[in-house]
Amino acid sequence: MDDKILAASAKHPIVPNHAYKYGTAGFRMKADLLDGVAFRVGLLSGLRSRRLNGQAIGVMITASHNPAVDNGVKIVDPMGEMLEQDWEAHATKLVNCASDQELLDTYKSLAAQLKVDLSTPGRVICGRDTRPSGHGLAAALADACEAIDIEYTDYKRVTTPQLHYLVRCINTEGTPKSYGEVSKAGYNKKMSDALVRALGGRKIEGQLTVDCANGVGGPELSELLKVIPKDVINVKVVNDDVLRPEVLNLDAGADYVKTRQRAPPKPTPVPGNRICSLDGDADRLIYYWIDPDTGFFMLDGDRISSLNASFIGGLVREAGLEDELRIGVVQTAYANGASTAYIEKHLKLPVVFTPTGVKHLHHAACQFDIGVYFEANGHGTVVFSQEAIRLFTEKEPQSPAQKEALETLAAISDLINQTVGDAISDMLMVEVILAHKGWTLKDWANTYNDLPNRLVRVEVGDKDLFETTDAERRLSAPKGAQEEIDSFVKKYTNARSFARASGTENACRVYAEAATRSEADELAKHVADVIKKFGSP
Ligand code: G16
Repeated sequence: MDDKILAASAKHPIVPNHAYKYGTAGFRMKADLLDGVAFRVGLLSGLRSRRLNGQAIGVMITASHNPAVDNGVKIVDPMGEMLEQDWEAHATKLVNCASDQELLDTYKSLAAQLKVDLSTPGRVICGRDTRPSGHGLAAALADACEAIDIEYTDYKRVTTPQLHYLVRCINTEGTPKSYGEVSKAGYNKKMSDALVRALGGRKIEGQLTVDCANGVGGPELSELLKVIPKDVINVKVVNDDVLRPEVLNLDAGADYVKTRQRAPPKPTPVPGNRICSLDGDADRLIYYWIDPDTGFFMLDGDRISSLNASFIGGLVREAGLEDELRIGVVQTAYANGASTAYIEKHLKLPVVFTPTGVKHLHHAACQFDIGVYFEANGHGTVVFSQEAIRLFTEKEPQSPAQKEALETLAAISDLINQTVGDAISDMLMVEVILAHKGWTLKDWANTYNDLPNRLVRVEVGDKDLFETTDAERRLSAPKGAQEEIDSFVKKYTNARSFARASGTENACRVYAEAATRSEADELAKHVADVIKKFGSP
């Protein structure tokens, strides 16, 4: 085995003098730095699978919303969740080994330290988005699995949430917790059946235009639409060119819409139409429309979160389960203050804050029977406890209305991809809720008024100088930066601002909100200048 690892590693050298770190969503950087990283992630995934009695571990190759030249590798745990945090440190250690021999020694010492029996079976599955660099990275991963005798399956082109789904299906197959058929066709069938059940005969009004960021969501959504009965939903798929890699995420997609606060220039949005954008690997979702009178209006992750919480909370009450099930909402510092107030004061649900990254939100959401979590950027989902799912199907209804509420709850727990944020599944859920409520996007928007806000990306000399505390709402380093931010925030009404280093891009992000649009823009600019100053010593 040692010789095999050394020989295989020699074929996938790591680019030296580069500090690799398992970030918000795994290792993410320019694709030409990643071959050795993918190989080493293969070794670690094999170890993880063996440590967990041979359960399948997933590896997703994607850089999501990043430009086409980037790529990334992230590990998915057996129930479809993100890799356990302790293991992120092991991944970082393994990937940073300077030589093949150091890699082998570290691999063996990790196996000993983590009590992994290297003679037991293990399994790794892989999927990738549409980036051309994905092929080579999957080959590096396959070589690692071969060298350590781990069963390996390549599911080729998938959305990130489909890969999470597949991992959970494999590990629950044939058990009472079976999550679905282990294939993309199984995923599509589950979505389609659940959509029809969740609608309960209601109609989805009008056409929905879906901007797919020229990423993997385009072809995958088109495949799903083939199995949904024709009269159920009318979707127009746009920006689905996956043949020209350079257009991926270019002036399109959920990240563009959220950060620019405008619709993609192409195709020209039709005023009044219901539109949504996915990101490059289809795990983020943003809705919007162009109002003929007032212009662009965005319904972001916070809005999707409150819509879900309000709908599910109502169903739980109708089903007579409000005393048995605890519902909670999880947000990050990026959540608009008005959304938090609406959820706490109007929906009367608790809100918990975590640092950025669905891995943090997911974990916090699992503390509730029904946990709703969305980041403002449109990444999120709803998780249901086993007890909640049991009650939906086993509680004896006391009235026809209760019966319908229980059936709808059971259907939406199938429609929502509980493993991770899934733009396509979230989109179908939004459509179901709007159909139930008989709402347009304008009705949805009228639930509360967002505080004007601005999100800015700031390139700095060294983003790692920035350290945060208090769920990323304050900087603990570099010294003096937070005080300068505070002094600007004080000058504006109802204002809030924070800065943090991105875990997926080589940049910092600044968020600001205030009573008026011009104040929010001004505050964001001042804080961005502070970050530029402190980030380039
Ligand atoms: C990833 C994470 C998200 C996070 C986003 C931005 O999303 O999965 O939870 O919000 O990165 O993170 P950061 O601000 O640290 O760059 P995606 O869609 O890029 O995989």
